[in-house]
Amino acid sequence: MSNWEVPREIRLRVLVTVLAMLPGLIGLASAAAPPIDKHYYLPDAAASNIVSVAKTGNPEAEVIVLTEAVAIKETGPKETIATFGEVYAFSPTFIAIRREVPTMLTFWNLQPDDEHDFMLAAPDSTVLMHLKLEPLTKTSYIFTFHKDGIFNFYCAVHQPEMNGQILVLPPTSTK
Ligand SMILES: [Cu+2]
Repeated sequence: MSNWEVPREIRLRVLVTVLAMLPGLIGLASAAAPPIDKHYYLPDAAASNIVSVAKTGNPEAEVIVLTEAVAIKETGPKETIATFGEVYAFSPTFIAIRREVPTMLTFWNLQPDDEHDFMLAAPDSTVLMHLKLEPLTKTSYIFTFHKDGIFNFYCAVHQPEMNGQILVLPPTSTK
């Protein structure tokens, strides 16, 4: 083997890596949650170009998002839990927001003993922020989106079922 030849196992490894990246490279939409990070944070400087998130301000709209218990060990049905595990859902799962309109999202964690969280991803699946939603607590933030598109959100604790989408629309022409 000459010095210039790439060893076969390295060539194979590169091929496997490229194949693994293919779905992302060709832009296949994936509903699967991005990798879960148990560290909580608001959008950083780069992510704030896509969405700004603040505790205070003057929201023009408010949406309340509940954490709904669909099938839980306290109330069953126990056959459902045996098959699926405990099941939770956000309600609503679909929220339409206009770009540049400050909108308060208030999460009500209705469960006395279950932690949920809110992980927001950009249309390219980059995670923008991750909030903890404490049991029996309302958590409010004012969101101002600066880009249109579909933003998936996830509760990282309850995957794969506890998800939703925010559709960010262009501002109305009269605004
Ligand atoms: Cu959850």
